[in-house]
Amino acid sequence: MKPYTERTALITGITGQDGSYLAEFLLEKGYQVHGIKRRASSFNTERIDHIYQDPHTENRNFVLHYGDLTDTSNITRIIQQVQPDEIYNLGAQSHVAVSFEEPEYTADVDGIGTLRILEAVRLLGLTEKTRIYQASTSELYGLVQETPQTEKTPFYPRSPYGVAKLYGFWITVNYRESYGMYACNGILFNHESPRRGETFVSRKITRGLANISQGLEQCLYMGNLDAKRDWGHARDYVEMQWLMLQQEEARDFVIATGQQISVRDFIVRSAEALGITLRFEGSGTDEVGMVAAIDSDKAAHDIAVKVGDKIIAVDQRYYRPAEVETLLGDPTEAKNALGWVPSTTVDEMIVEMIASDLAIARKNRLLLNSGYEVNSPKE
Ligand code: NDP
Ligand code: GDR
Repeated sequence: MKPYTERTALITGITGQDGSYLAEFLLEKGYQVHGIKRRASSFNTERIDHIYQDPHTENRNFVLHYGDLTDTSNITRIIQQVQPDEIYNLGAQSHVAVSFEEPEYTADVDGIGTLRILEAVRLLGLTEKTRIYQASTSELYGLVQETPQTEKTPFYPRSPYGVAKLYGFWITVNYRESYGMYACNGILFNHESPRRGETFVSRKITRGLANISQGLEQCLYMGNLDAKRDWGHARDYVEMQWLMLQQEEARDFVIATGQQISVRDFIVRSAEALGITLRFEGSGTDEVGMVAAIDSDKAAHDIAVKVGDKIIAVDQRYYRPAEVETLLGDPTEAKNALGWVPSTTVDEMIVEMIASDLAIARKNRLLLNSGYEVNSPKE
């Protein structure tokens, strides 16, 4: 295989959480990195602005192209132009709850979008040259048939997102088997970071609690607190995406930490990272989380809540028509074949996310105190 400094990678979804960490990782290795970004009415490159290179820079190794996974001609042209050694197909309508509201669009981007990439590589005669990583997901297991879930556990998706990704999974396997392409699926379990989108549950919690601690919000409204997930850090997971493309043969792998906690536990631990002890009362949609104690050694001096405050409430609108109640991965195959050892525990990740969101909340507090307006959107 070529040295890294002579390799070109193309990342769809480069403006997302994983795309930004992966771009950093590949640039560090010496790759030429190309990414596809969508046209939006305002800038959507916040996560990659720190690695952006001005188009007027000579010998750029980071290039962005406008594109969309729903546009076959655009995808084909970019792949033809870039002639990538590796494609990471991370672009997706990735929000499970939103997929119930936009099922057809989700199928187009997450399902047929994958086919568009594979077919472009095939038609352009790049099957020998280009290796493809497909961002598959633990959502394929949905209504779980076996615990923990391995590469052999049967799939039973529970959302339009899961069903679209199921197509993406099998079409990737099919192109590998039919045309001998190096194409593989990473069946990744939930992974988070300070760069996680604000409407996914982890970031909604750390951002919401940080805002509450600064008096910017009073109460955080949540959905199903009993859902359990296997959580890890996105920085660790993108390294596995790369490693999957560096093997002798293309294979699909489960990437998980094997550590599962509930949404409720995630809230409790995030509050603890702020020095707040929470107690939950009630059940179902009547459940509320109240401040039970404030640890004066751990809590910041500027904390704006007091014992007895109700800072968590359950709201039916965040429930899904069909829920994935529990996911727990068994990453043994990845450990053996890829040497997978996650470097960050879920508690370390929570502390990192809280620290990051607290810094943002404090900045906003300071601006408000100085008479400036602050916009802090919520869904
Ligand atoms: P994000 O939602 O943070 O990023 C998704 C990316 O896809 C963004 O860059 C987004 O662009 C782009 N995108 C959305 N629609 C289109 C489209 N029509 N055409 C081109 N690009 C599009 O997701 P993550 O980074 O968290 O996840 C990366 C991938 O991994 C996704 O495919 C996701 O489904 C999958 N996955 C994620 C897991 C996780 O826990 N994070 C676990 C398992 C799988 P824009 O910024 O403009 O919105
Ligand atoms: P998920 O992530 O659906 O697992 O998909 P999300 O963080 O949205 O939900 C996790 C669990 O938390 C429950 N939940 C809530 N979720 C959100 N978003 N908002 C809430 O207020 C809330 N309250 C409870 C959910 O019901 C769910 O059970 C993520 C995405 O990154 C996918 O792209 C990826 O494929 C999978 O992880 C693995």
